[in-house]
Amino acid sequence: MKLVRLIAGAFVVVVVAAGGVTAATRGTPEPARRYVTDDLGRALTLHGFNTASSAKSTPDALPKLAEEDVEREYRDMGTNFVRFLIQWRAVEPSPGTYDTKYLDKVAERIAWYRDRGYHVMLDMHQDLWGSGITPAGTAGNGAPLWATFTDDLPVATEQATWELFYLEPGTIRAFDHFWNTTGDHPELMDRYAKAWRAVAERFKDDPTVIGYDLMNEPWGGSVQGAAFETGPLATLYRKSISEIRSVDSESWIFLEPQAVGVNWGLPSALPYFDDPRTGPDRIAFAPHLYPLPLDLGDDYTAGSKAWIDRTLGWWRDSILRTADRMRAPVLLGEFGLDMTRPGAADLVGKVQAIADEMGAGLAYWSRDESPWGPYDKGQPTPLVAAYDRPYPRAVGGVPRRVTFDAKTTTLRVDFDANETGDTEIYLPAASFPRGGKASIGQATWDAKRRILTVKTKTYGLIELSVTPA
Ligand code: IDC
Repeated sequence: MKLVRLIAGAFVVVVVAAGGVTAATRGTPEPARRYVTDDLGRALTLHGFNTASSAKSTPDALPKLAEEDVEREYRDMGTNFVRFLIQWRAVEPSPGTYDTKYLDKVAERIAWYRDRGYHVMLDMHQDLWGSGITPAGTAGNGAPLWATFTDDLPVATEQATWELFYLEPGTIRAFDHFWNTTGDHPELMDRYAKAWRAVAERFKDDPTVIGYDLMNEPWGGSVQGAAFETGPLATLYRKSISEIRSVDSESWIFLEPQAVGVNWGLPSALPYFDDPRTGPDRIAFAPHLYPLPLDLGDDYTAGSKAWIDRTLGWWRDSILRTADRMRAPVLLGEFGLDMTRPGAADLVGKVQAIADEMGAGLAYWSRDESPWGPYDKGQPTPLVAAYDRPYPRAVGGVPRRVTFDAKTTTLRVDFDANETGDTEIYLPAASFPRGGKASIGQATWDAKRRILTVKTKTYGLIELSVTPA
């Protein structure tokens, strides 16, 4: 009897204490200062593009991109990162057969980035499951035909916006089979995880490949929200992590939440995932950001600005809470809008400031030639100026705070130094025409790459200011 009461009492204490902790953490969460790191262990600010949406529909699943395009991007914006789209249909054209020629062509493109000091994340992209959801193949992309089972349920041929195809019965059924909600196709998730192993096997020794984004914008079909994220999605992630780690213990693994809702700032329920590698976990959280007012047609201007800013605040807080639970650094894997819209450049600046404050990397959607991208019909859009900004692309320590004051042209990087290596700062020509000078340490300026390398002491707090030379 006594023991029962003791256990019951302990239970009450634990529940009350946990409630108190939850209440205490409902305030504005602080960034946890977790970073994706390079092979030296330096904290990275990943700054780049999704490249490219065109890979969804080309027969060879490669983006429309030439080496000169990478060169131009670096020259114009000093990016150091690419979320490179790959497709399951091309990796595994028939069950258990992996297309090594496709992976070779991907490797050829990765080399263009390597030569310019980039980090490449491979993104297994899908939208609306795959092209097999409609007979004409015009709606979805990603999954191979052999993995597409709609049970002949209907999918409309036209929709007002592409996202609405997610609600078509045939699309939902294709996902329900993949997640094995139907119980008819338990093999599909295993195939997917093994396809990732084939990709990891190919790229595990390539230091340019920083990691793998396991699935673009997972959609749960008839299972949604927390039930999906802690259920079948977590199962797929565990299977894929285990397959990847069986061949590659070094690369980072990037996990996305359910896109619907979380893209707008609602909380994700993704749990912590154990990383079976030796050494610290290398699992990152890679959500997207598409503020709902923009989706609904508003601009970042007087009438809607306050509302959009509020949704950005919810997004920041929700993402930091989930990242804390996952004990993972954050990469904002997609954010973008039509740059011809009023206020677009301001919004890009605002999102970059939020990402910096969170210590998160950012991949803009997308690198395609279009009014959303940096170039349209060969000409720069307002995105080029908005996205070309000074930033510490690698820090020899753990950043505390990174801010740029445009009025005084001062980039401030505060970090707790460690012995991982030198700090590298990209400085745009517009604000730093002759490069930069550092307030402490020894600085070397590489005018061609526009990189200021700063060697500081390797312990203690470093408060580094960079101003124009
Ligand atoms: C969009 C492309 C568009 C294409 C559509 C469907 O810009 O041309 O028709 O995909 O394939 C996402 C997706 C990303 C979307 C992007 C913009 O991950 O694939 O690209 N977006 O709509 N989620 C929210 C927005």
